[in-house]
Amino acid sequence: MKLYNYFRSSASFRVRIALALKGLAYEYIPIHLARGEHKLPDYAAISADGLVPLLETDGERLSQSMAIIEYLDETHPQPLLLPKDAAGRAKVRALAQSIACEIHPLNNLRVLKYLVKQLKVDEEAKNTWYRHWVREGLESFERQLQTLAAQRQQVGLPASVYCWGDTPTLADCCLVPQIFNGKRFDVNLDGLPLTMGAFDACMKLPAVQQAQPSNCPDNEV
Ligand SMILES: N[C@@H](CCC(=O)N[C@@H](CS)C(=O)NCC(=O)O)C(=O)O
Repeated sequence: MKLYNYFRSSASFRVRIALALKGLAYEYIPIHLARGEHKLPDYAAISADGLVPLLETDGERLSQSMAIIEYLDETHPQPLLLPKDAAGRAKVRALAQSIACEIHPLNNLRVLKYLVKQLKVDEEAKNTWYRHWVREGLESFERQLQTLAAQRQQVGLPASVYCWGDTPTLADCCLVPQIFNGKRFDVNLDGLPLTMGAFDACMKLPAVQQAQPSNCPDNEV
């Protein structure tokens, strides 16, 4: 497998976590987003959307982190990152999409660049935009975790260690990079006990440690 990615990219980090949790080896191909390498012809030749991550595997080129992770889950089911039951899968996907579809698109590189370059927003306003949408999104995430915790309690299930249940799922693959990103931009992470509890549990996993930006070959931290 070859993973085209960037140490600081949240979407790449999601896939690195999934690969590490499953113990899958891969070749790390760095694409330097800040230098615009994702827009160069070499990368355009293999990536139709010009974004990272992109996974080459089984003669396929796969894009979109959540599609990649679901592919890995189907082809390498140990350990499963989506629950076996349909309702559990829907809950985990909803949590993952809360981050990947509601938060991340508002704070990824091209959106922040557009604010600054085209709309002439200054650095402080750009950071205010970033912090506002991440904080609002994480508050919503926390409310969802609270609702899920109450549902588990009602049916006599033990409290979740991670976002959902006692093993990491697709939702955790999305949460960890979003918190890393939020910390980088000084987002207030107070008052999010279940969210930060799941994050802290994930950070105890060697697989998550291994996948983090500071352990990437192209790391510049
Ligand atoms: N929804 C996509 C997001 C992909 C994405 O936006 N990747 C970012 C890095 S996290 C990227 O390539 N950004 C380049 C840019 O914004 O110009 C996924 O989950 O893979």
